[in-house]
Amino acid sequence: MIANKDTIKKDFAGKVKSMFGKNIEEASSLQKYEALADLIRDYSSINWSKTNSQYKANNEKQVYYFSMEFLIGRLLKSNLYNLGIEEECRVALKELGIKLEEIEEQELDAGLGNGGLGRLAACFLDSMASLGIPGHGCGIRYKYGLFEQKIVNGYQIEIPDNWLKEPNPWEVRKDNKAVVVKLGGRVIENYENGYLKFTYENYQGIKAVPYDIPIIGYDNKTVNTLRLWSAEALEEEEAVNLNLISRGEYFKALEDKASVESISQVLYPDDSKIEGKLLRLKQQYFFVSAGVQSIIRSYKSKKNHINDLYKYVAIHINDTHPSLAVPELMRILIDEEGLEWDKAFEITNKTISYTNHTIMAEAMEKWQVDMFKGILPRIYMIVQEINRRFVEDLKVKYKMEQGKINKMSIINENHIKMANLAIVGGYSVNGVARLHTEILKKRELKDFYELYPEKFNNKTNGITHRRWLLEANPSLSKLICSTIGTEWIKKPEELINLKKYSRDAAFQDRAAEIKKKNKIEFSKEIKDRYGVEINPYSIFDVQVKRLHEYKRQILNLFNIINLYFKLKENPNLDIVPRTFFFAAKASPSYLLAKEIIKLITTVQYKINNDRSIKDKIKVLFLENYGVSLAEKIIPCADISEQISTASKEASGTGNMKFMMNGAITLATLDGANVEIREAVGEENIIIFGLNADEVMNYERYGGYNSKEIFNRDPIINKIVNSLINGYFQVPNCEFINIYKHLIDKNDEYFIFKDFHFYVNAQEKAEALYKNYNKWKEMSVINIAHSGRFSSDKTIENYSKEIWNTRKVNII
Ligand code: 26Q
Repeated sequence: MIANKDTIKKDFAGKVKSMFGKNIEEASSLQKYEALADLIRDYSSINWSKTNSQYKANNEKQVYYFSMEFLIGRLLKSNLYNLGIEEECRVALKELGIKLEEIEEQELDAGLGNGGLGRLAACFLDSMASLGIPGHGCGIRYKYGLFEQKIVNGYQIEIPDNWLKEPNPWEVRKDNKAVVVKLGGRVIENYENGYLKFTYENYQGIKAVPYDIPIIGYDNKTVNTLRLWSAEALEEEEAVNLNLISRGEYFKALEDKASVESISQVLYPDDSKIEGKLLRLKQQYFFVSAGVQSIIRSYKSKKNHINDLYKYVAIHINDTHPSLAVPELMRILIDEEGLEWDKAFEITNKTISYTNHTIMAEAMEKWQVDMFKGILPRIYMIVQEINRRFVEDLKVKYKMEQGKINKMSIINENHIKMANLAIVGGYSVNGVARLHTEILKKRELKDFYELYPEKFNNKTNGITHRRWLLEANPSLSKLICSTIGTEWIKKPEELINLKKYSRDAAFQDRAAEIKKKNKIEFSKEIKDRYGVEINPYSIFDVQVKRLHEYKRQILNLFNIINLYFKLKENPNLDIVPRTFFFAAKASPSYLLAKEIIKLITTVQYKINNDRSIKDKIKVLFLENYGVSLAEKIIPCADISEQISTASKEASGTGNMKFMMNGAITLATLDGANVEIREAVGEENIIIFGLNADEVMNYERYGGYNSKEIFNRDPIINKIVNSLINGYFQVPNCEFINIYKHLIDKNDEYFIFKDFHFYVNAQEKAEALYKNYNKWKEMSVINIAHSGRFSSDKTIENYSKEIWNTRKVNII
């Protein structure tokens, strides 16, 4: 063990003293947090440098996971767990009269991501370190993460997330590893010894400074690195040396300082329709260029031949956001390493792999040529040349017709299509759940699949069971350990041994008791925070995720409104009391999503203040959904709502977190829900609604008419009309856009079509819950099968089937 109780006590007191000049009793909670975190980083620093030197000495292949987002959440607790000193630390602090939880609550979430994609990247880092895979993260050190959400008068208000306002104890600034990234300017072509050489002039030089965060493996000595880049203005001297400014022009350079630093200022929120914003393009190139430069720099220090790069380096790109890695690596290999085009392309192609996280066409990234060319002139030339050769091949080698070529071309109609670039430039393309990958192959990326079938593969997402079970639900974890032993912690599939206990009444009861305790605890927090009294013995029905039309929070709400109508008609209706929880951030510019939040909070107001329904149902919209709130609410859930329009949710990962904590999934056959059903069996999940083929058929051939349903179906009619007839006592225009989308825009996400199936599914859920023994059994079976969705499994597969990396035992 890295430290025992007594050393922790002594070291902690020493830290408080040296950092703040205080005794422990005099220090604030925040100072205690800062001191403890600093101490934990000290404890891990020996293994951190050991890991680095061993990777270097062994010449081991390294994976670099490039992502614009890492939604890490808090690190103190997970670091304590992974170092195996959580218990010692808790006791040490207790003896000093301090509650560990209180200190943990001081840490601000590192919210450097929007949702699933960013959280996946964080889970992957945890798994790579815990498995001993040499894998590192590369991203942006945003000064402001995803906005903080407040609800005022039922509306979402956004507040800047100033997460770095206190010093971040986990990061280490590495000035000696800074690199320069060049934007804009002009490319000069010169012949040197018969070779075409490219240099730049009048560009803007930006200093990229890395901040390294240790990623501590569970119960091993691996400490990998998450490297986040921060944009800074170059010092006068550096700029002069680069011939960027002559002396005397420094004043102008200072003016640019603010514009330079804006590059790593803020994370862009994910919108329903993406707009090609110049600053976002700069962000992408900034971190990709800094990351690739630093990889090449460290690679060259090892004295391997540049032609062998792909044998020692794998670059993985998380969605298309970092796909400029393709032309940037080409640029470095050609312009700086002097390779020929073909060799450079071969190496690039064998180094880069890409994950797709979306199916929706409007979410595919593309950039206007003029904007792109303006800030990345040399990169644009390279993209053009990659495309010229690609298109030439399609024409000559594959005799493809022009229409199809236009669709596949990287540059078309004055836009650069980033997915096409990533597919052509890399050796692997994967989707994030089996259904998603199949849809990519059959539809969205069909032409590419036919051209390069060998590149396509599936890697179903996963979640780290360390954060999402061990840390988030310690009581359940203890119960599991006392029942089947502790092997599952290292081998999560061993959770399957719980299956034997699914009908064991004693075990069922203990698991149910834990859930109840979690619910009681959480209800108290709700009471403190919102002043709302909730019934901890009610069914906790939970839909927490980003707000998107396709995720269909409205479908959930329509069932609630319908239930409310029924209760109004018959207040004695015999139902199990239920609390419906929502939590969701809407992108600030996604107006319809914001209207949906207002609708949820409006329904909440009406229902929660109606005494006549005797508290049988309650609705609660929780503010500011993020990793820390997820860790609290998921262990309390009875029902996990995963109700996206089939074919739209690439995978979902919340679904996995809920099942791992014993919630029953109520879902459409979308994303990874399909595989969850396969794992637990159809009697242990509640499935409803259109399947992906049915949805896609309607989309392709028509045949769906929402207005017709609206006119014919009295129940739907009543619900929808209540939005605009003053029923909820808000101005009639408040929900007009929702109304229009459903009626005039033909209900793009098939809410009406699935409505009655959903209501039936909800009734089925209630019936199962009434048969409580059955419910408890289902819950255990879900936990037992959740090991298959540990990100350790997912990462094993990436490692074997895409990256070809080996585990390294740090000694
Ligand atoms: C793009 C351009 C401009 C601004 C923002 C963006 C942007 C940012 C984030 C676009 C997309 C995202 C994030 C997407 C995302 O989280 N996708 C989810 O990825 C999960 C992990 O694979 C899946 O489980 C979800 O199904 C998928 O929706």
